[in-house]
Amino acid sequence: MATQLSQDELKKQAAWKAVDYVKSGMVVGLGTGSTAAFAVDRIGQLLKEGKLTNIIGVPTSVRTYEQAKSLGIPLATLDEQPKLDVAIDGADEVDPNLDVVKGRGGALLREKMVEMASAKFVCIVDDSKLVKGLGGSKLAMPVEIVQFCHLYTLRRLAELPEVAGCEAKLRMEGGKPYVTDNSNYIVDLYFQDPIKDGHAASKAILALEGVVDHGLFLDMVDVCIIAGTTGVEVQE
Ligand code: ABF
Repeated sequence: MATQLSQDELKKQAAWKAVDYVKSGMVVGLGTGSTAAFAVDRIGQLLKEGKLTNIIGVPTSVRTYEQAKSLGIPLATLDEQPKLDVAIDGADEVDPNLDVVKGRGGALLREKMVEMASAKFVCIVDDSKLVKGLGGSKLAMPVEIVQFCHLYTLRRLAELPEVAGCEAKLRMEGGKPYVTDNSNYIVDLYFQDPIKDGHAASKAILALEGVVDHGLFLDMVDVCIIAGTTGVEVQE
């Protein structure tokens, strides 16, 4: 009897498929989150087996840095490696245009910097991430903001007509504002209905002075690998 593949097994299948895009000698953006962690593990394993050589990893978070370092993956920063061959990373939502919401793991800024510097961005998800429109999961769409007068920025975010109807909440951890790897805060936007115009929302959010960046990754995904119980689908 076919067993229901666990979500972790699906994430692993997508991650392993993505690592097929990694060739020896490449500079690779290493994503953040549980799906991306499977890809980082796989790269470490192939390096150990000698099936991949001369890989340089550019991590998208402190925790990915720690994971990759523990696996012996040679690491660099964007300062040292400004042009990457491929980046592999997860996502929170994927719409039919392969626009994605990322950053629920708190790493959106470094993820966006690394993925924008990559020649190819391979996004890996299990099929639970598929949505008809961004914001449609009714889960958080994060915005990274500076700490200075963060409540002022939160209020201005919530008032933007481009994200009308959203609820804006300062992300908390242990009773205090969550602090990103970049010493910023995160405001999570929750939508009742999918965002009507992602580009307009992106432009309006970025226009607010206190905003650093947001979790809408538009026109960025080159390959999306979607693992579902009927198999692994590659969309380009
Ligand atoms: C990361 O992957 C984040 O952008 C996103 O929040 C996360 C998804 O996490 P998971 O793969 O654990 O579902 O890139």
